[in-house]
Amino acid sequence: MENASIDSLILKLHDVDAVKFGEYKLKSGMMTPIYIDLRVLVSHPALMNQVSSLIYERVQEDGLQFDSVCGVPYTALPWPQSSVPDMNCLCSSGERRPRTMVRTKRLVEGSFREGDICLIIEDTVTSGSSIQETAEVLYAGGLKVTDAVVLMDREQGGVEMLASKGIRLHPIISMFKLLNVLLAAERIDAKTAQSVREFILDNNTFSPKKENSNGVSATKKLYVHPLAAKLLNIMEEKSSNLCVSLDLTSSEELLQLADSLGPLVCILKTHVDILRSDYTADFNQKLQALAEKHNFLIFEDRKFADIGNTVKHQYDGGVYQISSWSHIVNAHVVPGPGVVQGLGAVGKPLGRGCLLIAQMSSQGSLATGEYTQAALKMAEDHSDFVIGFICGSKITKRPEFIHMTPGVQMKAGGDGFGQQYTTPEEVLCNKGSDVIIVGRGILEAPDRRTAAESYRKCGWKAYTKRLGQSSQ
Ligand code: S5P
Repeated sequence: MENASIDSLILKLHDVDAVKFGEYKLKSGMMTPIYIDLRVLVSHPALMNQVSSLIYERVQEDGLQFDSVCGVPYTALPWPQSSVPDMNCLCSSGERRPRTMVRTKRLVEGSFREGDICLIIEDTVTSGSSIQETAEVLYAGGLKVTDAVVLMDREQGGVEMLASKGIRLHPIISMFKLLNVLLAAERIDAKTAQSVREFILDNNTFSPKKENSNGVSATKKLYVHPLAAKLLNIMEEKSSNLCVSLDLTSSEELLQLADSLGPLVCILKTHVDILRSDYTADFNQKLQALAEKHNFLIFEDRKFADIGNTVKHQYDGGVYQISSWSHIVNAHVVPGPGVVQGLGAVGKPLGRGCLLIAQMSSQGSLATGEYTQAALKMAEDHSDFVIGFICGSKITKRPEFIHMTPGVQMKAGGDGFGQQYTTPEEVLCNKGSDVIIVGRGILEAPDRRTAAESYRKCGWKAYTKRLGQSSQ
């Protein structure tokens, strides 16, 4: 499916007021800063045609198998009953597919045979409950439901909820994509986009059923750490998933480079303990001021690895007082959960976040297999402080955790001390990571700023490609 046609559809939907910004009440009673009202489409036949074509394309592209088509009653547009050519094509002629209708909460009408697979088509999905209710009626009528296509996914848990019920949701437009396109076209300002993003991240409706260690089912609401939400916002705003690793020995040089590369990065990573004697306490304040100025997060790559009580002091005290200036720190999981508890005791009240080292980029690393799985478990148990992982590839599909990968250069290779390099494209597209960590690929380049810009561009392109969005 062409990105350009999605982008043009988004702008047209905005033109006809199908997307509105303000204060609106959803069916559930929840207040929302963005309202999607696709009922207005009935007054715009050309637009309705475009939408139908896109739905048709998605059905073809995803190779969906079904015997009949059904719209969601009450709120949804009567897609399968619409007179537009592509929907007709989907529902009749060469690909004759009967239209099935759910009339009431109990009644299915239309011609179908027991066991037929019915494709559900919906206009907007928030939690996925309308599709689920429609599917229940279809099940009661002897039909099967495996897939649903939706024009607009508000990205508030619908995909996950329906997946948990065995229904794959295929969205045409997703909320974050919509915001990006409207922002790029200057239809909305950055503040509005940000407040909607925050709302969406704060209001995920999906509560996966989680088995606890006793095998007892407990319900857990998806929780996204505010610092992870902030990082995702920065990434979107700056079109950057580049974390630059400023492994330098001079404070002055580090601060100068932070000022120069600040606009290009979402995170700036430090190893404060390799700075020479020009380190003074005001280094922290200066770096914080630059983080404010250029809107990036600071990540002190301290790799804590001791018992809880010791790491608590290492994080909070000593010469560097890391907790006072670094938004993110990381920890090895080798000591067990105590390391996260000790760090969390200091970091949580300050709104800090921690990355667990689940894998390493160095040759012969022992952080593999069960060790990696133990890191994942530790993160899940401490998601009020752990925001993600240092890893070589995505280790969980849980969207609240961010995957950051070091050992990245434009050319694969190594450094003679066991470091192994992979390309941004490989890390982001094939390995499924979210953020690239680049040190010497930038620091040893003849022009560091130009190199950083190349990594930003290339990283963002690969990341958005994986997410199925267009890069800016
Ligand atoms: O597994 C790891 C974890 C980390 S945090 N491998 C790494 O290389 N790192 C860090 O990333 C490392 O300490 C260094 O600061 C940076 C990589 O630097 P580069 O110069 O090799 O890109």
